[in-house]
Amino acid sequence: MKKFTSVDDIQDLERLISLAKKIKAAPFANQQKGGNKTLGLLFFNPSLRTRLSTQKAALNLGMNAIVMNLNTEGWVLEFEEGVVMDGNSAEHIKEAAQVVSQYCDIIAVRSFPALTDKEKDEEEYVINAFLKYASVPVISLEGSTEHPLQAVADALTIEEYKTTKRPKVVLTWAPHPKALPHAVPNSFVKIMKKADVDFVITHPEGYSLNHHFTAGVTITHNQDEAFANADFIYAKNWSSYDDYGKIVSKDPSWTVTPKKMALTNNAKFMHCLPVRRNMIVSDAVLDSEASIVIPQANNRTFAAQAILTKLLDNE
Ligand code: SN0
Repeated sequence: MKKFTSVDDIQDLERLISLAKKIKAAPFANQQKGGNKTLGLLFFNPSLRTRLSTQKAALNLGMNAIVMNLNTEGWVLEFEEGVVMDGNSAEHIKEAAQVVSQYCDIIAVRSFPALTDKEKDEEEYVINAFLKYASVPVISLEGSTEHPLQAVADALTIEEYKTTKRPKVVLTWAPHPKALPHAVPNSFVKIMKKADVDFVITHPEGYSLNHHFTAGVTITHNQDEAFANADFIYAKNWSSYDDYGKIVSKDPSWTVTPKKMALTNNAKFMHCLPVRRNMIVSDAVLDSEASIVIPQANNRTFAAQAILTKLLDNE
């Protein structure tokens, strides 16, 4: 593996998940692999799980990890080519990415979309600029359109908790006060299409995801119908894609409640976190036995460690 910025970079999901399971069973077994290597974690946006779990994954491999909040601590970066830099931007990504490549053996970047210009967000210009100018492998820690490390942790969690060979997995939209990106649902959709699951997406009218990613997936606007016989309920909010970045509904009837969970086949509840209690999911579900959000978050370390292993092995 030479980069990991999309679920599309996964050649063989089954093999990746077994590697992650092996790593989870013996996290310190390859402490030499990352010896004298440095991972640079660059954040343009906030993070709790991604930052700590990826840093921990590096440490488990004997790698050093250096972290920088570029939005608050770095020079304002310019991404446009050929511009006269007489404004706010002090440094061009061309130099910045090459310079970071002198200090780091792998660069990981988080950059959320602005959600105002669909075309610009879909260009993934921040991640792609690092891919273009860095001379070392690049990992996405959530870009404008994908959150691939989260998706690997999600697939690992489903693999661990499934009780049937081909579980029914439901991705449900749920209400949220803010306009959120599509990266988490997009990557989840992509990885579920690679997994051996019965996958259904449910969302209110106006919340279709990018059709390019959801092609071939069963989609229903009837949440109750989707929940019937489900083994996993994966809740997530996203803003409208068609009416780009807008909130077109906050319908509280879409909150995942015990009544909704009762429609399922004793399903496990998943969410990438951070989660808005009693908006996305009620306390009674999040605090119940059905919720596996904490083990799901724990799996972020082993997902990241599996990806770092593949990049270090250049395999
Ligand atoms: C991000 C998102 O993509 O939805 C990160 C999830 C891993 N979530 C948020 O920005 C939530 C912010 C909030 O105010 O609840």
